[in-house]
Amino acid sequence: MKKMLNNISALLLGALALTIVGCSGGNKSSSGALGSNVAERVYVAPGEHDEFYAFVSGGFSGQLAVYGLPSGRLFRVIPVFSVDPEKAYGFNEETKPMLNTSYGFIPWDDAHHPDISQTNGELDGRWVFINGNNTPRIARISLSTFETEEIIEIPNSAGNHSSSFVTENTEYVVAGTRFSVPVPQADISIDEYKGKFKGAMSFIKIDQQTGEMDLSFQIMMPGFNYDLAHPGRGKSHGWMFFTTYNTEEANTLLEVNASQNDKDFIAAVNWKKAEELIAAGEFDVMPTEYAHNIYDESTHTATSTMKTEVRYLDPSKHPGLVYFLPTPKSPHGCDVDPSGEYIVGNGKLSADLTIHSFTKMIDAIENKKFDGEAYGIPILKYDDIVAGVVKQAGLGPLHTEFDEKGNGYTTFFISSEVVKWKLGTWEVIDRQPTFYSVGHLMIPGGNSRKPYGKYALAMNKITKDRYLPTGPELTQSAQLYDISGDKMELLLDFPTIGEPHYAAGIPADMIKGKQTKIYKLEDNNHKYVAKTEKDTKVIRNGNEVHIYMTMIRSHFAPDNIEGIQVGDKVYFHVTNLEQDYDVPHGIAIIGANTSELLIMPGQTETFVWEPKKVGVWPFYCTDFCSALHQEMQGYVRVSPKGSSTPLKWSLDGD
Ligand code: K7E
Ligand code: CUA
Repeated sequence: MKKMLNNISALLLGALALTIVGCSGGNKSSSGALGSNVAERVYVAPGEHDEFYAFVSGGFSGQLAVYGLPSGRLFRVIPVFSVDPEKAYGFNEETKPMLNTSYGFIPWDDAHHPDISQTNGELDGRWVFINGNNTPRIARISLSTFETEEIIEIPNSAGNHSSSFVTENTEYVVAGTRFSVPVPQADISIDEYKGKFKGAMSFIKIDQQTGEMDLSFQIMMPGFNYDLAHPGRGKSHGWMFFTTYNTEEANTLLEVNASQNDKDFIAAVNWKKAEELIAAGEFDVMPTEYAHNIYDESTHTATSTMKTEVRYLDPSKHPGLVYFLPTPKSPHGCDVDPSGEYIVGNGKLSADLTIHSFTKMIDAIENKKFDGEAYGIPILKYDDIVAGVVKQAGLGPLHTEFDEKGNGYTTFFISSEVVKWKLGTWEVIDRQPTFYSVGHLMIPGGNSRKPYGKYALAMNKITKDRYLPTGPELTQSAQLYDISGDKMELLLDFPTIGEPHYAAGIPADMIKGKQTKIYKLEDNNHKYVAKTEKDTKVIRNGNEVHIYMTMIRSHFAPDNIEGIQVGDKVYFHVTNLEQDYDVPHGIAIIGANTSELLIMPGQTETFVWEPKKVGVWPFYCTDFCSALHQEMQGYVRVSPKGSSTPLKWSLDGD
């Protein structure tokens, strides 16, 4: 064990040395002396549009940020797993159910891996999926409305990290567990980890018309940690590849105890075979509990349903379902090249990149070139499946993406660089420093059959001296490289929201023409909609009061309300009557325990106000909507509990 510790220390010391070099200014061509020519290549003139959308995960912010490339301009933060007062997500009555789980309302998560839907292995611009790690969930976001439309909780999972990756035709989104846990959960000693804990891999079926997610089945894997995944494509379509670490099954001091084995595995899962087993009824069913939350665009309201069982497959009982590909050494990223032939495993504690061949893997399976098994799952012979090794490429390899010219681009966390190498010859072609400690990298379409290899976006964990300092907490950042030539060129740094783990990019032309501009008022089926000012009203039901309110430039209807009492629960159901593009209105009232509402044209949203004090209280529009926006206001009179003040409402006395 001493030796192992020494090896790890050597790697870490190497990291320090390299980071210090980086900090002192580093490579001349990529810092300080960028020419005006470089500035022009990221400059998008006022009124012009960017060439790509980049969906960048917010990490511990729980959200998904939308940037333009090459400018790095931030367009929108899409609320997904965390409440967002700017958009009232998780605050208004309509979206609260989106954050419901089997643990109750969870207002936060840690979002890592966005992935855009694909058809025939190419980006299709329908949806983007993203995982919540902490309370395992997968979300689906519409690329027409840029709203989170659906969230499904993943039972039997913990640290939903090897997620959310789509198969070649978005048949499934997969979600693998990072932490193995007792399945089903049980009150047992942590020392019983080995053999008793399990790692669930979940396959979520996607309805091709609606995008609706359905947890189709789980595969109960041995108690390793499942870190990342990527789908087979082309010839390897039908397979999904997951990296593992902690094949030692340690449950304490993992930095040492999970770094013992020379090789861990990439798990190759034949999901077509799993489908056949499911269709043939060869599965077991386990009681469990998980929430399925859907936002309905017609009622503008989300509902949450609790599901109570899941189908699962035990791979030791089903030969041919899963194979292990030995891969050095605690691999993190698991990436598949555009042809589907090469499966790249990046061992965090290895200096080399290991590339497996899908063709050789199939041959090894057919000819039973096995090297034992683990929990009944065959381990393929390493020498019989390796396609090649990129030697001594750097320190701490994490993730790989691809261009359309047969090159791989791998990030190295410890040596803070991106390394470009050639598929097939495995030679290093170029390396460029990152500033600093890069995690993922994104090339639009870089994990599909059709990459758009003009830019690569590196996402960094540490920025140190790169920006104006802001107290102890510094921004994290992305760096844009031009990869169209032989050498990568650093073009731009830009700060990000939260910690950017992964991103998904798509040519802007694929989605910008299909954006929803307004919601049609006539299609609004919200339970409390008021489609005209004549439909507005206030209804008392015990101590519940429902206000059916409308908004249009530049007034609310009604704007004077009396007869509310302390102790009431007042629901403001507010419909934006506008039918013009880009005319939202907002509403807020003093002392409300929620955020404002930001309501799009044709939409209805609701917030609850529980007045605590007698008086006359103003409400106002929070979004500067017209020249008379400051006039867009109203009053609510609140009387003591039991008062005889009659309930009435009006606009301009009517
Ligand atoms: Cu940050 Cu993909 Cu969660 Cu690597 S992961 S960096
Ligand atoms: Cu409506 Cu400001």
